[in-house]
Amino acid sequence: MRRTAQTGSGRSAEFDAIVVGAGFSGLFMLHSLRKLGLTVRVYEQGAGVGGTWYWNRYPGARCDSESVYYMFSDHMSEEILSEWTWSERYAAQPEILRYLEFVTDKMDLRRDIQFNARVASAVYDSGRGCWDIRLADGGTASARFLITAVGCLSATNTPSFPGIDTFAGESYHTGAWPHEGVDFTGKRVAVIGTGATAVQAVPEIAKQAAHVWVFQRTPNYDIPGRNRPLASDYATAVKADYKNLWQKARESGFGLPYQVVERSAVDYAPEERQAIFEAAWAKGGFYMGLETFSDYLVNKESNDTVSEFVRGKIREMVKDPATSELLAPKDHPFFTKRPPLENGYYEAFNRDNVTLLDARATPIEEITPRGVRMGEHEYEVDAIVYATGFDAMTGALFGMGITGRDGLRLRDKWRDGPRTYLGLTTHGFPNLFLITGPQSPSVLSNMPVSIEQNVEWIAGLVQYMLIHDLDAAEPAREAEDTWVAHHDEVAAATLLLGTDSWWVGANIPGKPRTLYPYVGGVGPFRVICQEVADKGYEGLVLTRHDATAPAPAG
Ligand code: NA7
Repeated sequence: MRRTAQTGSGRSAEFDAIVVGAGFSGLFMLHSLRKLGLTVRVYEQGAGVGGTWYWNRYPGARCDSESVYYMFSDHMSEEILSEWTWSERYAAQPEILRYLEFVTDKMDLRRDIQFNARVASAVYDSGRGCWDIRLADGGTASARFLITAVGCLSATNTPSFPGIDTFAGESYHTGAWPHEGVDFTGKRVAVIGTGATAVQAVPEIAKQAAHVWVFQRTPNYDIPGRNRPLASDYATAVKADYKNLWQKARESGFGLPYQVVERSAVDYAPEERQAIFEAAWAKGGFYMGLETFSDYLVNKESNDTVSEFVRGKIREMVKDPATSELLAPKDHPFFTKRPPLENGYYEAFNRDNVTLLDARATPIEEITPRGVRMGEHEYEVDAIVYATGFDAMTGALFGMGITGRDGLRLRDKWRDGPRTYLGLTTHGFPNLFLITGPQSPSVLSNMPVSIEQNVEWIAGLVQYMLIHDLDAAEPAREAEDTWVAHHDEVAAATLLLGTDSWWVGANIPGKPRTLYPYVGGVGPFRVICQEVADKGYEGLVLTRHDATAPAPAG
Protein backbone atom coordinates (compact mmCIF):
# COMPACT_ATOMS: atom_id res chain seq x y z
CA MET A 1 0.00 0.00 0.00
CA ARG A 2 1.34 3.36 -0.92
CA ARG A 3 1.09 5.49 2.17
CA THR A 4 -0.48 8.88 2.14
CA ALA A 5 0.98 11.43 4.49
CA GLN A 6 -0.68 14.23 6.33
CA THR A 7 0.07 17.38 4.44
CA GLY A 8 -0.72 19.78 7.23
CA SER A 9 -1.03 22.42 4.56
CA GLY A 10 -3.38 22.98 1.68
CA ARG A 11 -7.12 22.76 1.88
CA SER A 12 -7.71 19.06 2.36
CA ALA A 13 -5.80 17.13 5.00
CA GLU A 14 -4.70 13.66 4.01
CA PHE A 15 -4.41 10.67 6.28
CA ASP A 16 -3.93 6.96 5.88
CA ALA A 17 -7.14 6.35 7.78
CA ILE A 18 -10.13 8.32 8.97
CA VAL A 19 -12.14 6.97 11.88
CA VAL A 20 -15.55 8.41 12.65
CA GLY A 21 -16.49 8.42 16.32
CA ALA A 22 -14.52 8.49 19.56
CA GLY A 23 -16.36 6.04 21.76
CA PHE A 24 -15.05 2.60 22.73
CA SER A 25 -14.70 1.63 19.03
CA GLY A 26 -13.01 4.74 17.75
CA LEU A 27 -10.51 4.88 20.61
CA PHE A 28 -9.39 1.28 20.16
CA MET A 29 -9.30 1.63 16.35
CA LEU A 30 -7.11 4.71 16.62
CA HIS A 31 -4.73 2.95 18.97
CA SER A 32 -4.58 -0.14 16.74
CA LEU A 33 -3.92 1.76 13.51
CA ARG A 34 -1.29 3.90 15.17
CA LYS A 35 0.53 0.74 16.18
CA LEU A 36 0.74 -0.09 12.46
CA GLY A 37 2.39 3.26 11.84
CA LEU A 38 -0.54 4.83 10.00
CA THR A 39 -1.52 8.47 10.15
CA VAL A 40 -5.02 8.59 11.56
CA ARG A 41 -7.60 11.27 12.18
CA VAL A 42 -10.66 10.62 14.30
CA TYR A 43 -13.67 12.88 13.72
CA GLU A 44 -16.03 13.10 16.65
CA GLN A 45 -19.19 15.19 16.62
CA GLY A 46 -19.23 15.62 20.38
CA ALA A 47 -16.97 17.99 22.27
CA GLY A 48 -15.34 15.08 24.07
CA VAL A 49 -14.70 11.35 23.88
CA GLY A 50 -17.19 8.74 25.05
CA GLY A 51 -19.72 8.18 22.25
CA THR A 52 -22.85 6.74 23.85
CA TRP A 53 -21.49 7.71 27.25
CA TYR A 54 -20.92 11.27 26.14
CA TRP A 55 -24.54 11.76 24.99
CA ASN A 56 -26.63 9.59 27.32
CA ARG A 57 -26.42 11.60 30.54
CA TYR A 58 -30.00 11.06 31.67
CA PRO A 59 -30.58 10.22 35.35
CA GLY A 60 -29.91 6.57 36.09
CA ALA A 61 -27.86 5.89 32.93
CA ARG A 62 -25.51 2.97 33.50
CA CYS A 63 -24.23 -0.08 31.66
CA ASP A 64 -26.23 -3.30 31.77
CA SER A 65 -23.18 -5.55 31.37
CA GLU A 66 -21.26 -5.97 34.59
CA SER A 67 -18.64 -3.22 34.78
CA VAL A 68 -15.75 -5.64 35.20
CA TYR A 69 -16.49 -6.98 31.70
CA TYR A 70 -17.57 -3.65 30.26
CA MET A 71 -14.11 -2.33 29.53
CA PHE A 72 -11.07 -2.81 27.34
CA SER A 73 -9.06 -5.94 27.89
CA ASP A 74 -5.27 -6.09 28.10
CA HIS A 75 -5.30 -5.82 24.30
CA MET A 76 -5.68 -2.08 24.82
CA SER A 77 -3.37 -1.83 27.82
CA GLU A 78 -2.45 -4.15 30.65
CA GLU A 79 -1.61 -1.14 32.75
CA ILE A 80 -5.05 0.42 32.41
CA LEU A 81 -6.65 -2.89 33.21
CA SER A 82 -4.73 -3.20 36.45
CA GLU A 83 -5.05 0.48 37.41
CA TRP A 84 -8.77 0.92 36.88
CA THR A 85 -11.29 -0.36 39.43
CA TRP A 86 -15.03 0.13 39.06
CA SER A 87 -17.04 1.27 42.03
CA GLU A 88 -20.36 -0.41 41.19
CA ARG A 89 -21.57 -3.68 39.74
CA TYR A 90 -22.98 -1.67 36.80
CA ALA A 91 -21.06 1.57 36.42
CA ALA A 92 -23.05 4.75 36.04
CA GLN A 93 -22.55 7.03 33.04
CA PRO A 94 -20.23 9.55 34.77
CA GLU A 95 -17.87 6.77 35.83
CA ILE A 96 -17.81 5.15 32.36
CA LEU A 97 -17.10 8.53 30.82
CA ARG A 98 -14.28 9.08 33.32
CA TYR A 99 -12.89 5.68 32.35
CA LEU A 100 -12.91 6.51 28.64
CA GLU A 101 -11.26 9.86 29.34
CA PHE A 102 -8.66 8.08 31.45
CA VAL A 103 -7.96 5.64 28.59
CA THR A 104 -7.75 8.51 26.11
CA ASP A 105 -5.19 10.37 28.17
CA LYS A 106 -3.22 7.34 29.23
CA MET A 107 -2.85 6.20 25.61
CA ASP A 108 -2.26 9.77 24.41
CA LEU A 109 -5.11 9.46 21.91
CA ARG A 110 -6.49 12.99 22.12
CA ARG A 111 -3.98 14.57 19.73
CA ASP A 112 -5.43 12.64 16.77
CA ILE A 113 -9.07 13.38 17.56
CA GLN A 114 -10.89 16.37 16.14
CA PHE A 115 -13.92 17.24 18.26
CA ASN A 116 -17.10 19.08 17.24
CA ALA A 117 -16.52 17.56 13.82
CA ARG A 118 -19.59 16.00 12.27
CA VAL A 119 -19.04 14.10 9.03
CA ALA A 120 -21.60 15.37 6.52
CA SER A 121 -20.47 13.24 3.58
CA ALA A 122 -17.96 10.55 2.73
CA VAL A 123 -17.46 9.87 -0.97
CA TYR A 124 -15.16 7.30 -2.53
CA ASP A 125 -13.00 8.52 -5.37
CA SER A 126 -12.20 5.51 -7.54
CA GLY A 127 -9.63 7.43 -9.56
CA ARG A 128 -7.50 8.28 -6.53
CA GLY A 129 -8.52 5.23 -4.54
CA CYS A 130 -9.47 7.19 -1.45
CA TRP A 131 -12.35 8.51 0.61
CA ASP A 132 -13.11 12.23 0.56
CA ILE A 133 -14.70 13.49 3.73
CA ARG A 134 -16.62 16.68 4.15
CA LEU A 135 -17.39 17.96 7.62
CA ALA A 136 -20.51 19.88 8.55
CA ASP A 137 -18.35 22.97 9.15
CA GLY A 138 -17.00 22.75 5.62
CA GLY A 139 -13.64 21.16 6.44
CA THR A 140 -12.38 18.43 4.14
CA ALA A 141 -10.00 15.52 4.39
CA SER A 142 -9.19 12.34 2.55
CA ALA A 143 -7.85 8.94 3.44
CA ARG A 144 -7.29 5.50 1.99
CA PHE A 145 -9.34 3.85 4.72
CA LEU A 146 -12.66 4.95 6.20
CA ILE A 147 -13.69 3.26 9.42
CA THR A 148 -17.04 3.93 11.04
CA ALA A 149 -17.05 3.77 14.82
CA VAL A 150 -20.37 5.53 15.19
CA GLY A 151 -22.05 3.12 17.60
CA CYS A 152 -25.29 1.24 17.07
CA LEU A 153 -27.51 3.51 19.13
CA SER A 154 -26.54 7.06 18.28
CA ALA A 155 -29.17 8.42 15.89
CA THR A 156 -31.99 9.37 18.26
CA ASN A 157 -35.61 8.61 17.38
CA THR A 158 -38.32 11.05 18.36
CA PRO A 159 -41.73 9.98 17.05
CA SER A 160 -43.45 12.62 14.93
CA PHE A 161 -46.35 13.24 17.31
CA PRO A 162 -48.64 15.94 15.97
CA GLY A 163 -48.09 19.20 17.81
CA ILE A 164 -44.69 18.18 19.13
CA ASP A 165 -43.24 21.63 18.57
CA THR A 166 -46.08 23.41 20.33
CA PHE A 167 -45.22 22.13 23.81
CA ALA A 168 -44.54 25.10 26.08
CA GLY A 169 -42.58 23.19 28.73
CA GLU A 170 -39.18 21.50 28.62
CA SER A 171 -38.57 18.47 26.36
CA TYR A 172 -35.61 16.14 26.40
CA HIS A 173 -34.54 13.07 24.47
CA THR A 174 -32.60 10.74 26.74
CA GLY A 175 -29.94 10.22 24.06
CA ALA A 176 -29.13 13.95 23.86
CA TRP A 177 -29.34 14.92 27.51
CA PRO A 178 -28.20 18.40 28.67
CA HIS A 179 -24.70 18.25 30.10
CA GLU A 180 -25.65 20.46 33.00
CA GLY A 181 -28.33 17.96 34.07
CA VAL A 182 -32.03 18.60 34.65
CA ASP A 183 -33.66 19.34 37.98
CA PHE A 184 -37.14 17.80 38.06
CA THR A 185 -37.83 18.84 41.65
CA GLY A 186 -41.51 19.58 42.10
CA LYS A 187 -42.26 19.15 38.39
CA ARG A 188 -44.92 17.14 36.60
CA VAL A 189 -43.12 14.90 34.13
CA ALA A 190 -44.22 12.71 31.22
CA VAL A 191 -41.86 9.87 30.31
CA ILE A 192 -42.66 8.37 26.92
CA GLY A 193 -41.26 4.87 26.40
CA THR A 194 -40.49 1.89 28.60
CA GLY A 195 -37.31 0.47 27.05
CA ALA A 196 -34.01 -0.04 28.86
CA THR A 197 -33.49 3.73 29.07
CA ALA A 198 -36.83 4.57 30.69
CA VAL A 199 -36.37 1.62 33.05
CA GLN A 200 -33.18 3.29 34.30
CA ALA A 201 -34.52 6.85 34.28
CA VAL A 202 -37.99 6.54 35.83
CA PRO A 203 -36.90 5.56 39.37
CA GLU A 204 -34.45 8.49 39.47
CA ILE A 205 -36.86 11.06 38.02
CA ALA A 206 -39.56 9.86 40.44
CA LYS A 207 -37.31 10.72 43.39
CA GLN A 208 -37.46 14.41 42.40
CA ALA A 209 -40.65 15.00 40.46
CA ALA A 210 -44.02 15.96 41.87
CA HIS A 211 -45.55 13.37 39.58
CA VAL A 212 -44.38 11.11 36.77
CA TRP A 213 -46.70 9.69 34.11
CA VAL A 214 -45.10 6.78 32.25
CA PHE A 215 -46.54 6.25 28.79
CA GLN A 216 -46.14 2.56 28.00
CA ARG A 217 -46.82 1.10 24.58
CA THR A 218 -45.15 -2.28 25.15
CA PRO A 219 -44.14 -3.72 28.53
CA ASN A 220 -40.77 -5.46 28.79
CA TYR A 221 -39.44 -8.37 30.78
CA ASP A 222 -37.25 -6.35 33.12
CA ILE A 223 -34.70 -8.38 35.05
CA PRO A 224 -33.39 -7.22 38.44
CA GLY A 225 -29.92 -5.73 38.04
CA ARG A 226 -29.18 -5.87 41.76
CA ASN A 227 -26.71 -3.08 41.39
CA ARG A 228 -24.42 -2.59 44.37
CA PRO A 229 -21.04 -1.20 45.29
CA LEU A 230 -18.37 -3.50 43.96
CA ALA A 231 -16.46 -5.20 46.72
CA SER A 232 -12.75 -4.67 46.19
CA ASP A 233 -12.02 -8.37 46.65
CA TYR A 234 -14.40 -9.13 43.77
CA ALA A 235 -12.60 -6.71 41.48
CA THR A 236 -9.25 -8.17 42.58
CA ALA A 237 -10.44 -11.71 41.93
CA VAL A 238 -11.67 -10.79 38.45
CA LYS A 239 -8.39 -9.03 37.67
CA ALA A 240 -6.42 -12.05 38.84
CA ASP A 241 -8.36 -14.30 36.49
CA TYR A 242 -8.76 -11.77 33.75
CA LYS A 243 -7.13 -13.56 30.86
CA ASN A 244 -9.21 -16.66 31.43
CA LEU A 245 -12.46 -14.70 31.87
CA TRP A 246 -11.93 -12.62 28.75
CA GLN A 247 -11.08 -15.68 26.73
CA LYS A 248 -14.33 -17.23 27.92
CA ALA A 249 -16.20 -14.05 26.99
CA ARG A 250 -14.63 -14.07 23.52
CA GLU A 251 -15.71 -17.64 22.93
CA SER A 252 -19.20 -17.19 24.38
CA GLY A 253 -22.52 -16.53 22.67
CA PHE A 254 -23.07 -13.03 24.05
CA GLY A 255 -19.60 -11.79 25.02
CA LEU A 256 -19.95 -12.53 28.73
CA PRO A 257 -18.00 -15.22 30.57
CA TYR A 258 -21.06 -16.90 32.05
CA GLN A 259 -21.59 -20.61 32.53
CA VAL A 260 -24.03 -21.50 29.78
CA VAL A 261 -25.45 -24.96 30.19
CA GLU A 262 -26.96 -26.46 27.07
CA ARG A 263 -30.38 -27.52 28.32
CA SER A 264 -34.05 -26.87 27.74
CA ALA A 265 -36.58 -25.74 30.32
CA VAL A 266 -39.06 -28.24 28.94
CA ASP A 267 -36.88 -31.14 30.10
CA TYR A 268 -37.13 -30.11 33.74
CA ALA A 269 -39.88 -30.68 36.30
CA PRO A 270 -41.67 -27.47 37.35
CA GLU A 271 -40.04 -27.44 40.83
CA GLU A 272 -36.54 -27.94 39.40
CA ARG A 273 -37.14 -25.24 36.83
CA GLN A 274 -38.44 -22.87 39.49
CA ALA A 275 -35.32 -23.39 41.60
CA ILE A 276 -33.09 -22.59 38.61
CA PHE A 277 -35.09 -19.45 37.81
CA GLU A 278 -35.10 -18.30 41.44
CA ALA A 279 -31.32 -18.68 41.72
CA ALA A 280 -30.71 -16.56 38.62
CA TRP A 281 -33.32 -14.00 39.70
CA ALA A 282 -31.57 -13.63 43.04
CA LYS A 283 -28.21 -13.21 41.34
CA GLY A 284 -29.55 -10.43 39.10
CA GLY A 285 -28.38 -9.43 35.64
CA PHE A 286 -28.28 -11.33 32.38
CA TYR A 287 -27.69 -14.59 34.24
CA MET A 288 -31.47 -14.94 34.01
CA GLY A 289 -31.31 -15.20 30.24
CA LEU A 290 -27.92 -16.85 29.85
CA GLU A 291 -27.35 -19.27 32.70
CA THR A 292 -30.80 -20.79 33.21
CA PHE A 293 -31.74 -22.54 29.97
CA SER A 294 -30.16 -22.18 26.57
CA ASP A 295 -33.03 -22.51 24.09
CA TYR A 296 -35.30 -19.53 24.79
CA LEU A 297 -34.67 -18.01 21.39
CA VAL A 298 -35.49 -21.15 19.44
CA ASN A 299 -38.06 -22.98 21.57
CA LYS A 300 -41.33 -21.21 22.31
CA GLU A 301 -42.39 -23.80 24.86
CA SER A 302 -39.20 -23.35 26.82
CA ASN A 303 -39.55 -19.59 26.51
CA ASP A 304 -43.12 -19.71 27.84
CA THR A 305 -41.82 -21.02 31.16
CA VAL A 306 -39.38 -18.17 31.74
CA SER A 307 -41.85 -15.59 30.43
CA GLU A 308 -44.44 -16.78 32.94
CA PHE A 309 -41.85 -16.76 35.72
CA VAL A 310 -40.98 -13.11 35.07
CA ARG A 311 -44.66 -12.14 34.83
CA GLY A 312 -45.18 -13.76 38.23
CA LYS A 313 -42.34 -11.71 39.71
CA ILE A 314 -43.79 -8.48 38.32
CA ARG A 315 -47.15 -9.32 39.90
CA GLU A 316 -45.38 -9.87 43.24
CA MET A 317 -43.40 -6.63 43.08
CA VAL A 318 -46.07 -4.16 41.95
CA LYS A 319 -48.82 -3.73 44.51
CA ASP A 320 -51.63 -2.30 42.41
CA PRO A 321 -53.12 -5.24 40.47
CA ALA A 322 -54.17 -3.20 37.44
CA THR A 323 -50.70 -1.64 37.15
CA SER A 324 -48.87 -4.93 37.59
CA GLU A 325 -51.07 -6.57 34.96
CA LEU A 326 -50.28 -3.76 32.55
CA LEU A 327 -46.55 -4.13 33.27
CA ALA A 328 -46.59 -7.89 32.65
CA PRO A 329 -45.73 -8.54 28.98
CA LYS A 330 -47.96 -10.99 27.14
CA ASP A 331 -47.50 -10.03 23.51
CA HIS A 332 -43.97 -11.31 22.94
CA PRO A 333 -41.63 -13.98 24.30
CA PHE A 334 -38.85 -13.23 26.79
CA PHE A 335 -35.56 -11.97 25.26
CA THR A 336 -37.07 -11.35 21.83
CA LYS A 337 -36.76 -7.68 22.79
CA ARG A 338 -33.76 -6.50 24.77
CA PRO A 339 -34.60 -7.24 28.42
CA PRO A 340 -33.82 -4.12 30.45
CA LEU A 341 -32.08 -4.46 33.82
CA GLU A 342 -34.09 -2.76 36.50
CA ASN A 343 -32.88 -1.22 39.71
CA GLY A 344 -36.05 0.08 41.32
CA TYR A 345 -38.25 0.39 38.22
CA TYR A 346 -41.07 -1.87 39.36
CA GLU A 347 -40.75 -0.46 42.90
CA ALA A 348 -41.31 3.02 41.46
CA PHE A 349 -44.87 2.08 40.54
CA ASN A 350 -45.61 1.55 44.23
CA ARG A 351 -44.98 5.25 44.80
CA ASP A 352 -47.92 7.65 44.95
CA ASN A 353 -46.26 10.00 42.49
CA VAL A 354 -45.83 7.50 39.62
CA THR A 355 -48.67 6.51 37.28
CA LEU A 356 -48.48 4.00 34.41
CA LEU A 357 -50.56 4.77 31.33
CA ASP A 358 -51.51 2.36 28.57
CA ALA A 359 -50.39 3.98 25.32
CA ARG A 360 -51.23 0.77 23.45
CA ALA A 361 -54.93 0.79 24.31
CA THR A 362 -55.14 4.57 23.93
CA PRO A 363 -52.27 5.82 21.75
CA ILE A 364 -50.71 9.22 22.25
CA GLU A 365 -52.62 11.41 19.83
CA GLU A 366 -50.80 14.67 20.13
CA ILE A 367 -48.48 16.83 22.13
CA THR A 368 -50.25 20.01 23.14
CA PRO A 369 -48.82 23.26 24.49
CA ARG A 370 -49.67 21.94 27.97
CA GLY A 371 -48.76 18.28 27.74
CA VAL A 372 -49.65 14.92 26.22
CA ARG A 373 -53.08 13.98 24.94
CA MET A 374 -54.25 10.37 24.93
CA GLY A 375 -57.82 9.95 23.77
CA GLU A 376 -59.99 12.42 25.64
CA HIS A 377 -57.48 13.01 28.39
CA GLU A 378 -54.80 15.66 28.33
CA TYR A 379 -51.97 15.11 30.83
CA GLU A 380 -50.67 18.51 31.77
CA VAL A 381 -46.95 18.42 32.49
CA ASP A 382 -43.96 20.71 32.94
CA ALA A 383 -41.51 18.42 31.15
CA ILE A 384 -41.60 15.63 28.57
CA VAL A 385 -38.85 13.02 28.49
CA TYR A 386 -38.67 11.15 25.20
CA ALA A 387 -37.17 7.76 26.07
CA THR A 388 -38.15 6.66 22.59
CA GLY A 389 -34.93 5.05 21.46
CA PHE A 390 -32.88 5.18 18.31
CA ASP A 391 -32.80 4.54 14.60
CA ALA A 392 -30.46 1.71 15.49
CA MET A 393 -27.54 0.32 13.52
CA THR A 394 -28.15 2.11 10.22
CA GLY A 395 -29.38 5.59 11.23
CA ALA A 396 -25.97 7.04 12.02
CA LEU A 397 -24.34 5.42 8.96
CA PHE A 398 -26.96 6.85 6.60
CA GLY A 399 -26.57 10.22 8.31
CA MET A 400 -22.95 10.36 7.13
CA GLY A 401 -23.84 10.42 3.44
CA ILE A 402 -21.59 7.49 2.54
CA THR A 403 -21.23 7.07 -1.23
CA GLY A 404 -19.11 4.28 -2.68
CA ARG A 405 -17.91 3.26 -6.13
CA ASP A 406 -19.85 4.55 -9.12
CA GLY A 407 -21.88 6.97 -7.01
CA LEU A 408 -23.62 4.19 -5.10
CA ARG A 409 -25.12 5.56 -1.89
CA LEU A 410 -25.10 3.25 1.11
CA ARG A 411 -28.66 4.35 1.87
CA ASP A 412 -29.74 3.17 -1.59
CA LYS A 413 -27.77 -0.04 -1.52
CA TRP A 414 -29.38 -0.95 1.82
CA ARG A 415 -32.86 0.26 0.87
CA ASP A 416 -34.33 -3.21 1.48
CA GLY A 417 -32.09 -3.92 4.45
CA PRO A 418 -28.34 -4.06 5.11
CA ARG A 419 -26.14 -6.22 2.91
CA THR A 420 -22.68 -6.83 4.31
CA TYR A 421 -19.87 -9.32 4.40
CA LEU A 422 -19.39 -10.23 8.07
CA GLY A 423 -21.06 -6.98 9.08
CA LEU A 424 -17.64 -5.41 8.60
CA THR A 425 -17.57 -4.58 4.90
CA THR A 426 -20.02 -4.06 2.05
CA HIS A 427 -19.69 -4.61 -1.69
CA GLY A 428 -19.30 -1.41 -3.70
CA PHE A 429 -17.53 0.40 -0.86
CA PRO A 430 -13.78 -0.29 -1.02
CA ASN A 431 -11.82 0.19 2.20
CA LEU A 432 -14.92 1.05 4.18
CA PHE A 433 -14.94 -0.86 7.45
CA LEU A 434 -17.85 -0.88 9.86
CA ILE A 435 -17.23 -1.50 13.55
CA THR A 436 -20.24 -3.28 15.10
CA GLY A 437 -22.03 -2.94 11.78
CA PRO A 438 -25.36 -4.57 10.99
CA GLN A 439 -25.12 -8.36 10.52
CA SER A 440 -22.33 -8.59 13.10
CA PRO A 441 -23.08 -9.65 16.73
CA SER A 442 -22.89 -6.01 17.92
CA VAL A 443 -25.91 -5.25 20.11
CA LEU A 444 -26.53 -8.93 20.80
CA SER A 445 -23.34 -8.94 22.80
CA ASN A 446 -21.36 -7.24 25.51
CA MET A 447 -20.15 -4.44 23.26
CA PRO A 448 -16.48 -4.04 24.29
CA VAL A 449 -15.81 -7.70 23.48
CA SER A 450 -17.30 -7.38 20.00
CA ILE A 451 -15.62 -4.04 19.45
CA GLU A 452 -12.18 -5.46 20.24
CA GLN A 453 -12.76 -8.39 17.89
CA ASN A 454 -14.01 -6.15 15.07
CA VAL A 455 -11.16 -3.67 15.47
CA GLU A 456 -8.50 -6.37 15.62
CA TRP A 457 -9.87 -8.03 12.50
CA ILE A 458 -9.84 -4.71 10.62
CA ALA A 459 -6.34 -3.87 11.87
CA GLY A 460 -5.21 -7.37 10.87
CA LEU A 461 -6.52 -6.83 7.36
CA VAL A 462 -4.85 -3.42 7.09
CA GLN A 463 -1.57 -4.94 8.25
CA TYR A 464 -1.94 -7.72 5.67
CA MET A 465 -2.45 -5.09 2.99
CA LEU A 466 0.63 -3.17 4.10
CA ILE A 467 2.75 -6.30 4.03
CA HIS A 468 1.49 -7.36 0.59
CA ASP A 469 1.54 -3.88 -0.86
CA LEU A 470 -2.21 -3.85 -1.50
CA ASP A 471 -4.37 -0.76 -1.70
CA ALA A 472 -8.01 -1.73 -1.69
CA ALA A 473 -10.17 -4.33 0.00
CA GLU A 474 -13.76 -4.91 -1.02
CA PRO A 475 -15.98 -7.93 -0.54
CA ALA A 476 -17.00 -9.85 -3.64
CA ARG A 477 -20.71 -9.76 -4.25
CA GLU A 478 -20.96 -13.55 -3.96
CA ALA A 479 -19.21 -13.51 -0.56
CA GLU A 480 -21.63 -10.88 0.63
CA ASP A 481 -24.63 -12.82 -0.70
CA THR A 482 -23.42 -15.91 1.13
CA TRP A 483 -23.01 -14.01 4.40
CA VAL A 484 -26.44 -12.37 4.13
CA ALA A 485 -28.02 -15.76 3.39
CA HIS A 486 -26.28 -17.29 6.41
CA HIS A 487 -27.26 -14.35 8.62
CA ASP A 488 -30.90 -14.60 7.50
CA GLU A 489 -30.96 -18.35 7.98
CA VAL A 490 -29.67 -18.08 11.56
CA ALA A 491 -32.16 -15.30 12.28
CA ALA A 492 -35.08 -17.25 10.81
CA ALA A 493 -34.36 -20.16 13.12
CA THR A 494 -35.09 -17.93 16.15
CA LEU A 495 -38.20 -16.25 17.53
CA LEU A 496 -36.66 -12.80 17.09
CA LEU A 497 -38.27 -11.84 13.78
CA GLY A 498 -41.74 -12.46 15.21
CA THR A 499 -41.48 -9.64 17.76
CA ASP A 500 -41.66 -5.92 17.03
CA SER A 501 -38.40 -4.50 18.37
CA TRP A 502 -35.62 -2.17 17.34
CA TRP A 503 -33.51 -5.30 16.73
CA VAL A 504 -35.72 -5.84 13.65
CA GLY A 505 -36.23 -2.17 12.82
CA ALA A 506 -39.88 -2.17 13.90
CA ASN A 507 -39.57 1.06 15.91
CA ILE A 508 -38.92 3.23 12.85
CA PRO A 509 -41.82 3.63 10.40
CA GLY A 510 -40.83 2.33 6.95
CA LYS A 511 -37.56 0.73 8.08
CA PRO A 512 -37.01 -2.67 6.41
CA ARG A 513 -37.88 -5.52 8.74
CA THR A 514 -34.89 -7.78 9.12
CA LEU A 515 -32.78 -8.81 12.07
CA TYR A 516 -30.07 -6.13 12.23
CA PRO A 517 -27.54 -7.82 14.57
CA TYR A 518 -26.13 -11.29 13.87
CA VAL A 519 -27.51 -13.89 16.27
CA GLY A 520 -25.02 -16.66 15.50
CA GLY A 521 -23.00 -15.78 18.61
CA VAL A 522 -19.83 -13.89 19.45
CA GLY A 523 -17.65 -17.01 19.67
CA PRO A 524 -18.76 -18.60 16.37
CA PHE A 525 -18.53 -15.21 14.65
CA ARG A 526 -14.94 -14.84 15.86
CA VAL A 527 -14.06 -18.27 14.46
CA ILE A 528 -15.61 -17.41 11.08
CA CYS A 529 -13.71 -14.11 10.91
CA GLN A 530 -10.46 -15.83 11.87
CA GLU A 531 -10.94 -18.46 9.18
CA VAL A 532 -11.51 -15.74 6.61
CA ALA A 533 -8.26 -14.06 7.70
CA ASP A 534 -6.34 -17.34 7.72
CA LYS A 535 -7.36 -17.92 4.12
CA GLY A 536 -5.84 -14.60 3.01
CA TYR A 537 -9.09 -12.71 3.63
CA GLU A 538 -11.22 -15.03 1.60
CA GLY A 539 -14.25 -13.32 0.11
CA LEU A 540 -12.50 -9.99 -0.15
CA VAL A 541 -11.07 -8.79 -3.42
CA LEU A 542 -7.70 -7.21 -2.62
CA THR A 543 -6.18 -5.02 -5.28
CA ARG A 544 -3.38 -2.59 -6.02
CA HIS A 545 -4.55 0.80 -7.07
CA ASP A 546 -2.47 0.77 -10.22
CA ALA A 547 -3.37 -2.81 -11.11
CA THR A 548 -5.22 -3.40 -14.32
CA ALA A 549 -7.53 -5.87 -12.67
CA PRO A 550 -11.17 -4.81 -12.96
CA ALA A 551 -13.10 -3.72 -9.89
CA PRO A 552 -15.01 -6.47 -8.10
CA ALA A 553 -17.98 -7.70 -10.10
CA GLY A 554 -21.30 -6.02 -9.61
P1 NA7 B 1 -36.05 1.40 23.05
O1 NA7 B 1 -35.70 0.13 23.68
O2 NA7 B 1 -36.20 1.46 21.57
O3 NA7 B 1 -37.36 1.93 23.75
C1 NA7 B 1 -38.10 2.99 23.22
C2 NA7 B 1 -39.41 3.07 23.92
O4 NA7 B 1 -40.19 4.12 23.35
C3 NA7 B 1 -40.24 1.78 23.75
O5 NA7 B 1 -40.90 1.51 24.95
C4 NA7 B 1 -41.21 2.17 22.65
O6 NA7 B 1 -42.39 1.42 22.64
C5 NA7 B 1 -41.46 3.61 23.00
N1 NA7 B 1 -42.02 4.36 21.88
C6 NA7 B 1 -41.44 4.61 20.70
N2 NA7 B 1 -42.28 5.29 19.92
C7 NA7 B 1 -43.42 5.45 20.64
C8 NA7 B 1 -44.68 6.05 20.36
N3 NA7 B 1 -44.93 6.64 19.19
N4 NA7 B 1 -45.64 6.01 21.33
C9 NA7 B 1 -45.39 5.43 22.51
N5 NA7 B 1 -44.22 4.83 22.82
C10 NA7 B 1 -43.26 4.85 21.89
O7 NA7 B 1 -34.98 2.54 23.41
P2 NA7 B 1 -34.13 2.71 24.75
O8 NA7 B 1 -33.43 4.02 24.64
O9 NA7 B 1 -34.96 2.47 25.94
O10 NA7 B 1 -33.09 1.54 24.70
C11 NA7 B 1 -32.28 1.35 23.56
C12 NA7 B 1 -31.17 0.41 23.90
O11 NA7 B 1 -30.15 1.12 24.61
C13 NA7 B 1 -31.50 -0.72 24.82
O12 NA7 B 1 -32.20 -1.76 24.23
C14 NA7 B 1 -30.14 -1.12 25.32
O13 NA7 B 1 -29.52 -1.95 24.37
C15 NA7 B 1 -29.42 0.19 25.43
P3 NA7 B 1 -42.44 0.01 21.80
O14 NA7 B 1 -41.65 -0.97 22.60
O15 NA7 B 1 -41.81 0.30 20.48
O16 NA7 B 1 -43.87 -0.28 21.70
